[in-house]
Amino acid sequence: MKILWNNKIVDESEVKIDTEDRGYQFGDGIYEVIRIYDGLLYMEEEHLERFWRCAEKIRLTLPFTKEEFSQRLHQFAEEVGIKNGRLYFQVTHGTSKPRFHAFPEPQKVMPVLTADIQETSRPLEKLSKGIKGGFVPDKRWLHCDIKSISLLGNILALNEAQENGYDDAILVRDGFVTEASSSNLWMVKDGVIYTHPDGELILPGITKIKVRELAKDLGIELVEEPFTKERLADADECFKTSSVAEVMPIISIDGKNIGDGTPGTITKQLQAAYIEAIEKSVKKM
Ligand code: DCS
Repeated sequence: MKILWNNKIVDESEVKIDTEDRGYQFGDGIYEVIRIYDGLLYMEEEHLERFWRCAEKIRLTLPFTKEEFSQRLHQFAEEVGIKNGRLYFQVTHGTSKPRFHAFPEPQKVMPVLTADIQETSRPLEKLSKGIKGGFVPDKRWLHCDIKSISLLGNILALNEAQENGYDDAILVRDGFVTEASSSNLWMVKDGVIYTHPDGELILPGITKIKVRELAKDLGIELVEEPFTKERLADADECFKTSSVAEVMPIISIDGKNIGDGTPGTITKQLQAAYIEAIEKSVKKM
């Protein structure tokens, strides 16, 4: 497998990451996942903007401009040649010796970046049948807006949901639903869509930006306000969104059906509009 390692495209066997890398030692880094459809890096600009915003939040100075990085990613995608996949990239604060918790001074260390592309097909069966959710307490930290590589909170939640026989965790903090373990979460009640507002309690999803646009185009009212788990349990429809899951119906929570236990009408409308938007972008390429 080919890896983009800092400025070089190399075979994975050539990559050397220091055991003192702050990503490895402290989880001190951020990452992004971009879906590639027919060779198109979908919503690349928005993903890069979030990456730069997150870098700033962890006081990490990226050693290239967005334009330079974008060019590098395109060159990498071309060389790898996977037309439908997931592009992952992560950057850490690099190696600072001796080991010390505080952030290193930018001029003393070099951030370390790697990227890889994995072939992926769309989760068609789940998209048409929907998945099962289970409520799990949201015990993550209070910087969920940072796309941190420290994912233990999310992993523990997903694991707990799966141990209970569900596909994904629906996270609940102080009685209010925040998001799913690696997706934003939405419900529909009486024709209105609800989702948690952006802020420090959730990751501001790039798919969320697109779904906002699509709801507007379809003339469906969207309210961004926190809702309780009881309101969600009583909703007509539920779905989650992410670059990988797209618009994914959630048909039951804690074993209780949402609506009639099949993907809802508005969810299906948004799914279709999402695919149409991708196809349009691919054609424009
Ligand atoms: N919330 C969390 C906690 C996430 O990890 C993600 C993305 C989202 C919301 C949705 O964001 P996007 O719409 O920008 O994808 N998680 C990525 C991941 O780690 N795997 O799949 C997508």
